[in-house]
Amino acid sequence: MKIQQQQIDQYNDGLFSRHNNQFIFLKEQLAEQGIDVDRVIAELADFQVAIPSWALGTGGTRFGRFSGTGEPGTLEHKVSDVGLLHALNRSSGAISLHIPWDIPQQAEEIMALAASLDLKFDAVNSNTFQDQKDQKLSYKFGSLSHTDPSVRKQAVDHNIEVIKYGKELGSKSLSIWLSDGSCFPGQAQFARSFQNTLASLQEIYKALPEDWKMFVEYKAYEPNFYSTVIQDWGSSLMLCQKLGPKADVLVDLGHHLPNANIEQIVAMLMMEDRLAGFHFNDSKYGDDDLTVGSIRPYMLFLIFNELVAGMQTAGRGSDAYAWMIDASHNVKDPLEDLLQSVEAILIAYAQALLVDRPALEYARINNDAVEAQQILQHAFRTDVRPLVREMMRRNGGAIDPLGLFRALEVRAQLTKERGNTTIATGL
Ligand SMILES: [Mn+2]
Repeated sequence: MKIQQQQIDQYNDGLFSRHNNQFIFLKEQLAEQGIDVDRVIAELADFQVAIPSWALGTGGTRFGRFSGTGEPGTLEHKVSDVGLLHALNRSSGAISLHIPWDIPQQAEEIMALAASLDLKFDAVNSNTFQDQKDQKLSYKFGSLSHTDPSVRKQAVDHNIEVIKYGKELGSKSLSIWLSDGSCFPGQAQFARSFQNTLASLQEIYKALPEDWKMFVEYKAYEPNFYSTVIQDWGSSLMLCQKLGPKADVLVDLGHHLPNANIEQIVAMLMMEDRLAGFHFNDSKYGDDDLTVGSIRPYMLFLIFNELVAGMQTAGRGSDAYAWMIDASHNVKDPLEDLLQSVEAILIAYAQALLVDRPALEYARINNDAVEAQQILQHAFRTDVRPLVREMMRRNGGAIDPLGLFRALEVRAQLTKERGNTTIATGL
């Protein structure tokens, strides 16, 4: 299924008048505050969020999985699903593949399909957190950190193979998340696990093409529940600093201990120019993989506030970082969930772009905590949805992507094309 521009335009015609009234009203209000709305809209348009191939099907938990219908059963289906999202919101212009779940058999054909949908290939992701069929050695007790050098070598070789697939697709980064760790006190020698991991990463780093980056992701716990080798941003940063300038820290919102100050982590990583990018999701308890912005939208805004400040200080645009959604969908239609997630990201970004930075700086210098809070909350409490809608409309997307998704009965169409029982490869 492909959504035609004419369908989008026709849908927008019906919404335009109401939308435009809201947009003009907001534009005037913001102009009074000295904000150039067109500049904000241009920045929103530049912000592209990669969709991971594993988020296009139903996720599930360790207790079970309730499949949806019309799920993408092939890599081609996955690429065209991201194409549907991008046609609707014009902000999902990249797909991130996971090897070995999505090995491209015919790279050129897949690239042509992606190009026809205005999509790029974002970071490629390796997988040493589960054993594959016919795999020689097991990752049960770790991969890059394993006590046995032959297991470490197998994991290194896998990552180098992932780089090879990424090169074929024009990808420019390798994203590594390790589940390595231990479940019981005494099981692992912490320093040795870390040193083994560093040595393995150094081997992979050597195989990185000149213009590539390596993203090192951290996670506090799970699937190991006593220790994780790369448990926090400090461990990840330490590895990156030892590896070299092509390695940067990847922040996944769900990978922190409860109540961690993630916005401060972001500020520190940007200060050191070591932030690779983000995996967006939301959570209430742990790595819940819930829809972005569904639980803690203010935290998301505070993170974006630091991101915008860091980008302005560095003189960089949002395209200098990797933005991806990393979530799982148990009760929602995955595509609907992704539309909601991208919208939540753009809303938080738009709010952060409205922050009066000179005034905030003045309040900080004068230790005026009350005024500083006023400035942030004023931006956060501005309903910026008309800006996000206007950005999508100007770029050929739908004023209400989710509304059009439902009006076109996209899922029913996909189910008709693909059937009731296709299951997306992945978790
Ligand atoms: Mn992640």
